[in-house]
Amino acid sequence: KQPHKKVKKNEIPLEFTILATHNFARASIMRLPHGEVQTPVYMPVGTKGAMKGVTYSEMDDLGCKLLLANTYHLAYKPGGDLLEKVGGLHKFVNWKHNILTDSGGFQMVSLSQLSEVTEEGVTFESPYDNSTMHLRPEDSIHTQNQIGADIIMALDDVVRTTTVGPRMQEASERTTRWLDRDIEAHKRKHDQNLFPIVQGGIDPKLREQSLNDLIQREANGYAIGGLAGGEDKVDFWKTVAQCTAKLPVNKPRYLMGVGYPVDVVVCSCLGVDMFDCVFSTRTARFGTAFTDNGFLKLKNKEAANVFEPIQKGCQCQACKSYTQSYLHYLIARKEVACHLISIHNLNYLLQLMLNLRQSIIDGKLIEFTNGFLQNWFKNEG
Ligand code: PRF
Ligand code: ZN
Repeated sequence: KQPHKKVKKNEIPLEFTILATHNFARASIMRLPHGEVQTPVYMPVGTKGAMKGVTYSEMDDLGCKLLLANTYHLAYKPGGDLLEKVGGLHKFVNWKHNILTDSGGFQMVSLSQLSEVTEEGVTFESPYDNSTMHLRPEDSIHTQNQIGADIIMALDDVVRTTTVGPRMQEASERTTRWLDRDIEAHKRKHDQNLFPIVQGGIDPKLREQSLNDLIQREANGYAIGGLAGGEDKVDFWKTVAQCTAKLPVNKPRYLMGVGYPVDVVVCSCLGVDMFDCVFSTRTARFGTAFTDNGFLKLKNKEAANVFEPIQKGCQCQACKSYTQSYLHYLIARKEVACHLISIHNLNYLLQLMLNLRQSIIDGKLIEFTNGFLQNWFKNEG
């Protein structure tokens, strides 16, 4: 039985109840329009309204309660109008739990060769055909209102993390100006939560300014953006810590694009509640599986002689039924192996978060983190 009591229904579509803390780390329940989410949480990414190699019903079986999708890709196909017509993305893909949509801001970096940013907004040339897409803050929010996710993201001006000088400052300040246009354009404040995104790169002064400006706007939750882009680990940790120290204690914090097992453990300790990353399924497609002792490359010929599962005790479909040897052999049959390893990696991260969360509740976060890190780096000598 959960020790929380039902909080009086207020007018916002998000309730965040902290059950236990350890220093900066928190174990919480986030109540959203499509049910409860236990945090810290890892959100699997189905960019185009589909997971690569995994169905939504399999995500449900893994216990996933909050998935990520991307406005840029969905706006291109099937388009906001169609999604609105069918009653939103939940209905379209038959997903009964929560969804978060990213705004499209990040594609300014990932599709930088094809995009142009001005104060008005961003214009993309399609990587698929010769169409162009104008994404102003108003357009991103309108499409996200049509998609109907439980959490929607502000359109931010994203530049590479390692950018320095006036362009970084411009991007950070423009993100705040765009946020005011996002808030103005947002038509579903009663059932969709708009999260602002803190920017400012790894410059403490710019981060501080961004934090101050965004916190003033009193959102239901906040994201930390502009990281995991090739910066030094120390700069990364310092910036995360600066943000979590300043963001309101009683609201969820989402660290965007971070999902390496070690990073989610360390950043949960720093007070982050939500993570997303394509890495778990992307790396699975290259034959790499997550284990307690680090990454396991199933393509390597050593795997041919291991007649044990990827991870002893793992309850996923791949580990319950197959040996590393068989998975190594299957990699030649790409789709099947990718599917099984993706399921394993997603299950691994979802379970890692649940175990970490339980350790916060049990007052054993230090033991958990020490044990996790010792095992993870065991083979690195
Ligand atoms: N902004 C948005 N999406 C993101 C990021 C960001 O800064 C990151 C961090 N690099 C990942 N995804 N809108
Ligand atoms: Zn497994």
